[in-house]
Amino acid sequence: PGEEREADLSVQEARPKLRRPPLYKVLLLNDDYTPMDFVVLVLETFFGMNREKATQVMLHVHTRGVGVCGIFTKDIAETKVAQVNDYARGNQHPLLCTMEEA
Ligand code: NFA
Repeated sequence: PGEEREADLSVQEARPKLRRPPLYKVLLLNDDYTPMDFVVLVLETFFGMNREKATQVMLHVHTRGVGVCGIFTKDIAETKVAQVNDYARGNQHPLLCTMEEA
């Protein structure tokens, strides 16, 4: 009696259920004032798109109202959103970047 109280802390009985952290879509919103060239520059600079892809995404946002720039972990998405909004504001453009869980 009392022997079975010696718990074996070194052996995991079952594999714990691992859950992947959520990913976030970084979105760009259309507006009436930000120049198309500036939006293309933003997509090239902060999302690593080439000119053709950036133009395609810009036109999608322009015509549909919103578009996905990329899908990232929460920290990276938050950084991208802040970088884009700071850069747009620094250049006196109303361009808005947001994020939502993918
Ligand atoms: N709608 C803007 C224009 O006509 C261009 C734009 C595209 C702005 C995508 C924001 C996002 N100048």
